[in-house]
Amino acid sequence: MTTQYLELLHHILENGSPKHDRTGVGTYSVFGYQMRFDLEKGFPLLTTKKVPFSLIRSELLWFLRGDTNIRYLLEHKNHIWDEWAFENWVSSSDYQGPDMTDFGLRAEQDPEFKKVYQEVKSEFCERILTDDKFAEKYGELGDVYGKQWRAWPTRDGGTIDQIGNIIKQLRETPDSRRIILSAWNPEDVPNMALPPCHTLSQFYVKDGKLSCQLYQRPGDAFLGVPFNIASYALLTHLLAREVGLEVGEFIHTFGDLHIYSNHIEQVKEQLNRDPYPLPTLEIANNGKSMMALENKDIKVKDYKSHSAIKASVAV
Ligand code: DHF
Ligand code: TMP
Repeated sequence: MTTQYLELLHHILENGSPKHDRTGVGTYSVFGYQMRFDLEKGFPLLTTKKVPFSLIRSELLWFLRGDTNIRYLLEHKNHIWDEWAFENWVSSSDYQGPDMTDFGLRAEQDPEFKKVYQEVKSEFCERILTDDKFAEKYGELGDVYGKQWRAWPTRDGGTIDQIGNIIKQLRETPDSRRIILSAWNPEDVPNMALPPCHTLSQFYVKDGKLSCQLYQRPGDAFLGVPFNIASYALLTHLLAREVGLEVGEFIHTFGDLHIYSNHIEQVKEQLNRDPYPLPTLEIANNGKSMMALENKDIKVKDYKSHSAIKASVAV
């Protein structure tokens, strides 16, 4: 599998054009790309660098709970959404500490500032974990995936549980061509810090197997994409288990697929590595519904990978 991913990196290096982007970092970008993973052939967790599956798992369980507050993530030692909550805090009038304008870019360029930033951010995380009122206000990311998946707001003041509806459709009308999970809400987008990246997915049942296709509007090839592949593969497994199907394919389709200019060395390093065989996924057979599963119920087995490769996330 990892070969599909290495081909993707190659494809961007060969065909990508320099393109400015919102974060100011700059990218090499292509528009439109697709990968297919046969989920029966193993769990698609990259082996050419170590990918922290525990973070992917706790993030997905966080979405499935309908939770949008980073406190749950921090309780599971998951810091992948910190920057976006932190941004809300340091740009609020309650924040009185050192100036954190453009903290993402400045931390990259200025080691002195980076120290201050890391201190202020770790105090922020500590406070989210220990101060309920603070967490309620500043741990909240608002209309992110958890909300759209489980409680999409309707005109009449109600909510729609898209995951619940998908489970029902898979059970009752598996041939349907309308089994869709959408995170893109045009009404909310202008007010969102980070509009949904995994924009829309569709589920498909044939020969007792469940397949999933994701349309991802932007793909950060080095950092985000390995997470996204494993996350949707896991979601497909969880849904299949829930309704008694086997797994089929995960099809990953992209809009603006890019490598950030500060990830090029890391990408080249990864391209020099040979993939190992894929691990497998094990979900406890404990009768719990997918929404009630806990981190300890889900494991990858026989995961052998090359070492991790560090890279900064563009904020
Ligand atoms: N913004 C950008 N520019 N790229 C992203 O991939 C991205 N992803 C988001 C939110 N905003 C984003 C949510 N998902 C990492 C991975 C996924 C993710 C956010 C961050 C990340 O930094 N991964 C590191 C390990 C982090 C850790 O161990 O704590 C990695 O090396 O994979
Ligand atoms: P954008 O909102 O300006 O498109 O920036 C989002 C960036 O985050 C973009 O580089 C893609 C990346 N990203 C992923 O690749 N996967 C994800 O799951 C998330 C949340 C973001």
